[in-house]
Formats: sequence, structure tokens, C-alpha cells
Amino acid sequence: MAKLPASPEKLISDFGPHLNYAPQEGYPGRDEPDASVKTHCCFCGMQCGIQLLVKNNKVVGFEPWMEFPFNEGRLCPKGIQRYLQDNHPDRLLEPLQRVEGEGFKPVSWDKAMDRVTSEIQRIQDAYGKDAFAVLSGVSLTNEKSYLMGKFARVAIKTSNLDYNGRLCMVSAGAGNKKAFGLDRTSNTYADLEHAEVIIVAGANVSETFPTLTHWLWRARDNGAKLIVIDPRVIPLARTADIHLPVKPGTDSALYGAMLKYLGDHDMLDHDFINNHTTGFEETLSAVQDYTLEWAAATTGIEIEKIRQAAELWGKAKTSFLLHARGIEHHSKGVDNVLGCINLVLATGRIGRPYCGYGTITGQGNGQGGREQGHKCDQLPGNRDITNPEHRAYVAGVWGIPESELPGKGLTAWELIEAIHRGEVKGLLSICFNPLVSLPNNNYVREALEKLEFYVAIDFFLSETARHADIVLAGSLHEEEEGTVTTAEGRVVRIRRAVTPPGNARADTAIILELAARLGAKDKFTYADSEAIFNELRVASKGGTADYFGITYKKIEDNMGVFWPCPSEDHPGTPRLWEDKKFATPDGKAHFNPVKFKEPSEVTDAEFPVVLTTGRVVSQYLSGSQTRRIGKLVNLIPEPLLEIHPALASTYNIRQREMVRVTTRRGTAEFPANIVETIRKDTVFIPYHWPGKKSANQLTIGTLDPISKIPEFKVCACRLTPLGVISTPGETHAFDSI
Ligand SMILES: Nc1nc2c(c(=O)[nH]1)N[C@H]1C(S)=C(S)[C@@H](COP(=O)(O)OP(=O)(O)OC[C@H]3O[C@@H](n4cnc5c(=O)[nH]c(N)nc54)[C@H](O)[C@@H]3O)O[C@H]1N2
Ligand SMILES: Nc1nc2c(c(=O)[nH]1)N[C@H]1C(S)=C(S)[C@@H](COP(=O)(O)OP(=O)(O)OC[C@H]3O[C@@H](n4cnc5c(=O)[nH]c(N)nc54)[C@H](O)[C@@H]3O)O[C@H]1N2
Ligand code: SF4
Ligand SMILES: [Mo]
Repeated sequence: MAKLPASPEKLISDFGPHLNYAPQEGYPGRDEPDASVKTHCCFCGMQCGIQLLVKNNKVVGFEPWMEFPFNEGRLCPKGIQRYLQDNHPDRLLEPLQRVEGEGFKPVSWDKAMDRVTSEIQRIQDAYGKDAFAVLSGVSLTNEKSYLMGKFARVAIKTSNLDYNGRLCMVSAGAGNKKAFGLDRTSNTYADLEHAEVIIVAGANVSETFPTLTHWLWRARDNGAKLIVIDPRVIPLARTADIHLPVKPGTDSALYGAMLKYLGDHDMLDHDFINNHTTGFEETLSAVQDYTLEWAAATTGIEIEKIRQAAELWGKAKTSFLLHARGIEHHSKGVDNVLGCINLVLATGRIGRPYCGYGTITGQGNGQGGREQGHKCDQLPGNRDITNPEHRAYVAGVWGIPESELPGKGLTAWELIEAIHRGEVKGLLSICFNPLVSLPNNNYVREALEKLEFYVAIDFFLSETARHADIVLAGSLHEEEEGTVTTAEGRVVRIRRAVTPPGNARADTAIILELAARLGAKDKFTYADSEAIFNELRVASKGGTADYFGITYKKIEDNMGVFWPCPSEDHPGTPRLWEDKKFATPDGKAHFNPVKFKEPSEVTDAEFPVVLTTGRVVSQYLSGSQTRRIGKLVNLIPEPLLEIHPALASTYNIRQREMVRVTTRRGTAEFPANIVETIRKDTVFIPYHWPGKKSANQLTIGTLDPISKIPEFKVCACRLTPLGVISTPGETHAFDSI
């Protein structure tokens, strides 16, 4: 095993958190800050309130914000380290230009912008408007998400715009729209407190939404029963009343059998079903063959446990069902979501206090960002880009003829395929690191190399940005004013604590200047972020995600406003569906029949083990941000292959032995972590690392036919022990940073 030039400890202390604690003359420790700014964590969808401490236009620390109602001051390990990005030595301080053979060289903004504009024009003149694509991301505020949608359609005039929520929230979004006509969690998390039964499916809450556990513990203190559905005994499962260790890719069999059980034992809310829903009979008859025996054989869960779970769910008076990517990252992710919703509707437990349902939104602005129109099929207000009325309305707000508004474009993964086919030749990306986060990333790398021109906007040189021709130095969360929408649907204010360092620029300023250079200045002139938000309000008016009644002042006065909020005198909607008027055309909630289907790749003699992927507590997404923060790296420095002792012993794999994992896409090597907390037929690898440590060398690009989400959560692999025990620090974890 090759030795690293420096030990990880050395590397970590170079990046270390002590940077900002440098003693200053006359002070034993950290200097008094100039200001403390109440804002929100830049990472996950909980969007915990936090106060950033500012000194000399630098973020130097944080303090809890006790009054913010969701997290009441609580923060997770990522939240308390997030402030270290602002001052980080890796911050991009000026635009960079690739010089073949020499690497990246600084370049002036003027030259960089000239090059970007002329390449967009050249590519579009030569190959057509759609040959230039845009990829956006939902760590961006609502204002920037909205701006990216408008920028792609009105300034670049391409239909090929998509966003990183395509890897995240789209299965849930599609399922929610089918069932309720609207895509938001139904209740605030405070409603967990008195729920009698809580189901958590495919969500490793303690590691991925740590501050949400507070509301689960409150419920437990009040006697709530907890059912956890996950192939691993995740921390939450250890305390659960029932843990259902589902075989990856088989959830819909479980939900179908539970629905049949509710029907067979008449644990149904007939009044709710008859008066407020459609489609129940077809949905129930679709699962008529789904006996508990069949479900047990299909899912690998003991029959008695399934029965107990169905009984608990069926008999409860109040309940909350939460799910996340564990059931959504599938080629039938939408089916899994609908399977869960069918259980909620059958028991009528929605739209009341302590009765709720929701997907747990992943990214920081995963909720708002999936409403403001930077998805390939969507316009602001969660409108549909193929609907003539929706098109006419938004074209009117943007001051363009409807005929000039591009149509539906390709999704994120389909764009990669289109680059391979030579249909897309140019790319602008912001807030997305697809080389680490898309499946089958060797194929993604080849696509990036095929592009004639690629420009990335980021504040760090991400792995994907390393393939760019131009990198534009953008801004952090705390460097612009704006809003985000939390996983609860609460629109909150993001505050500018500092301005971008060096010659880095605010993302908004970069986009506005590019729009102007592309000849659309008249459509892209705003005094400030609030002016963008005010236009967004109008653009969303009348859509299902209606923000019209939300103003910056109202958010500040109320510590957030829940959409939909259709008028300025409307208080917002913390709990949906209290009036039982759903947002579907007929006003009813819709049951949707779900038939079980196998995952796109199942195990066989050649690839006998199930591979699933996901997260660990101290790293965030592609890791481009958290792999740069020393203490977070210390917590979990590298990806380990979680494997059950029984499976390990069939291969004679020892603790921390390097194991080669092979799929039909590629191979990668990881130290084994032998744990009893995973199914015997399944291995788990976290995906936050690039290069040789990337789990996405192995994953499969099969998409859900409706949501177009990739099947990150299940494929088939083969394991080969390499006979080498890896000690921490001797692996290649830092190879590609
Ligand atoms: N620490 C940390 N927190 C994060 C993030 C992060 O990167 N790091 N990212 C944020 C984002 S964008 C997201 S989307 C969320 C994701 O949050 P989660 O969805 O909670 O995270 P994952 O680890 O992707 O997957 C959750 C669980 O799904 C299980 N699972 C795998 N296959 C299946 C299956 O077929 N069925 C079921 N029922 N379960 C299955 C896995 O064992 C895993 O425990 O986290 C957010 N919070
Ligand atoms: N195998 C596997 N793969 C997965 C998943 C999985 O569970 N398994 N999960 C998927 C999921 S749920 C998700 S959400 C995706 C996420 O995948 P990505 O969206 O690719 O991951 P990020 O790390 O968020 O990449 C964001 C990039 O934008 C930059 N950035 C962050 N904030 C800003 C900003 O405000 N402005 C600018 N200009 N740049 C910014 C960061 O520095 C980073 O380089 O990964 C997906 N990939
Ligand atoms: S739970 Fe999410 S939002 Fe809250 S501190 Fe942690 S990463 Fe940030
Ligand atoms: Mo996500």
C-alpha cells in the first residue's frame, strides 16, 4: 500500500479548525466578533437556525440560535463546523482558465466572461440552442434557483436545464403530485410529538437529519411506537419497537402486503376513503395476492414482524410516516413513495394534528429549489412547462412571447447520455458536482471530456470543476441575502454575513452579468435579492407552490412562513389538508395502484451480493465541502465497506481487509468494516468520496421511468478480498482531493 507523502493527521491539521482561533495580540483566545448574524446552516434540509460570528468581514465562529423554533439551538457536527469554509485556504478567489499542459491559471473576470459568452454563442450557432446545457443545484437559495431557471430559458434560450435534485427529491415530488397534487410534507415536525405510531422508511435520520431526532425522542417520551424500515440497523432502529430489515429494492412488496392486511382486517377509515379519495378499490385489488408469506419471502423480513407493523399502523389513532432516499433512489422510487402514501390514505391519518406524512427533504434548499423552476420540466410555482396556461403565465411575467419559452429538456443523467451522443456540446454548471454524485461516474468523466466547452461556478475547485475550461469563483451561502425553504415547507431568511473574499463574486452577480453579455440585460436587472424574490412571488402566484403572500419582512417577523401563502394577509400553511381539499384537479387525494417490480439489476451467480450506497454523519453529499473541514474528516476519514460477519466469513474477509468490489460498471477497493447491523446479503458504501474511493464507480444508471432518479440504492456486486489489512492513514482516501 503506497504511503501518503504526509500523514492524514498532518493534512488534517493543515486544513484544521484551529485556523480561525489564531490568538490575537492582547487576547488569550478568539477575538470578540464584530457581529453575530442569525441565519441557517448551509447543509441539509433541516436548515437549522444558527448565528454566525463575524470579525473583519470573515466568519470566525458560530453560536446557537436558541429561538429558532425547529432546532431550538441544536446543531449537528456538520452544522458546528460549517463556518470553517468561509476562510478556507482552498477558497477560489478569482476566475481560473484551463491552459492545456499547464493546468489552471488565474484570468480576469472580463476575459473569463468574454470566453464563456463567446463559447455559448459559438456552440449554439453551430449546433442549435439545445446543444448548450445548464446544470443547477439546490444548495442555492430560492432567489438563485429561480434566477437559474429564467437565465437558462430567457438568456441562454436552452431547454436543457436540470438540477441536482434529480438525484434526490424527484421520486418523492412525483409521488406527492400524483397523490395530493402538491409536493410538500403535510405537517410541521412538531406534529410528531403526539403521534402514536411513527414509521421511518429508508431514512437514516440520526446521521442525515440529526436535529430531527429531537422530535422523534419527544414522541417516544410521550409513548409513540416506532417502526424503522431499513436494510441496516441504523442508530434509530436500535431504539425502535419494530425494525424491518428490508432487502434493498423490495419496499413496495412490504407496503403492498401491509395495505392488503389493513383491508383484510378492516383497519380502514371508510369515511375518509369514501369522501376524500379516489382509486381505493383498484389500489387494494392490485395487492390482493400480496400475502404476508409472499411479502416475507420477497423482502426477507420475518412474517411476524410485518404483521406486527401492520397491526400497529392499522390500530393507531394518530401517526406520522416519514421516508427519505432509501425508498426513493430506485428505478421504482415513485412506486415506493406511492406505496407509503396508500398506507396513509387508507387510514385517513393526514391533515389533522399529529397525523402527517412527508418525505424528508435532503438538500439545504431541496424543498424551495424543487419549486422555483430549474428542473427540466418545470416553471416557477411548481408549474408544468408543457402546460400551455402555465407557459403563458410565466412567459408573461418574464416579458417574452410564450413561443420563445423553450420546452421540456433532458434530465441530469439523460444530459450525460446526450453529451456522449454528441447532441450536447457545451455545459454551464453551478452548485453541482456530478463527477462524484452521478452513478457510473467513469461514464460521466468521459462525457465531461467530450464537451467542447464547460464552465463551472463554485467556491471550491470541485472534482467536476477540474474538468472545466473556465471556473468562475462564486459565493457561499453566507455571502448573499436570500431565502430557502426548509424540509417542513417553512420559507426562512438567509443573511449575508460577509462579502465574497478576494475577487470571488456573488453567484447572482455572475449570472446577471452573463445574462447581460448574452443580450438579455433588460430582463435581468434587479436592485437586490429581495427584488428577485418579489418577481419569484409573482411568478409563483396561482401555482401549487404559491409564495405570493410571503415577503422578506413577514419572514423576519415570524421566523419563517409556510407556503402555500397566496396573499399578503394569509398567515401561511403549517399544516396542509385540514380542510380535506387536496390540490388535485378533483380536490381528492388519489390512491395509486402499485405492483411490485424487481430492481433493474438483481443478484446472480456472477454478482451475488446486493450493493447499496448512502451517507455518514460527518460528510455531506459529494464531500467537496466537508472533506475540506479537518474535524469532519477526522470523524470519518474514508469510506468503509459495511459487511455482515456471516457474509465476511464466507469470503474469509477480516476487519479492515481491503476488498475489491466489482459491478458491471467498474471496480473499487475499500477496507471492510464488519458489523452486525446490516443484512447478510447486502453491503453498504458511503458515496462522499471522489476518484478511486468513489462508490459511484460501481452504481447503475437505470432511471425511474417517471422521476428519472438513478437507482443509487441497489445493484449487484462481487467481492474479492485482497489479503491486505489497511490501517487508517495508509489508504488512498486523500488521493483525489
Ligand atoms: N451527514 C449527511 N447528512 C445529509 C446528507 C449527507 O450527505 N450527509 N445529505 C442530505 C441529502 S441531500 C439527503 S438526500 C439526505 C438523505 O438522507 P437519507 O435518505 O437518510 O440517507 P441515505 O444514507 O442516502 O439513505 C438512507 C437509508 O436508506 C437505506 N436503504 C438502502 N436501500 C434501501 C431500500 O431498498 N429500502 C429501504 N427502506 N431503505 C434502504 C440505507 O441503509 C440508509 O440507512 O440526507 C441529507 N443529510
Ligand atoms: N451512490 C450515491 N450517489 C448519490 C447519492 C447516494 O445516496 N448514493 N445521493 C444523491 C443525492 S440525494 C444528492 S442530493 C446528490 C448531490 O450531489 P451534488 O449536488 O453533486 O453534491 P454537492 O456536494 O452538493 O455538490 C455541490 C457543489 O456545489 C458547490 N456549492 C455548494 N453551495 C454552493 C453555492 O451556494 N454556490 C455555488 N456556486 N456553489 C455551491 C459545492 O462546493 C459542490 O462542489 O448526490 C447523489 N448521489
Ligand atoms: S441537521 Fe442539517 S441543517 Fe442542521 S446543523 Fe446538521 S447539517 Fe446543518
Ligand atoms: Mo439529496
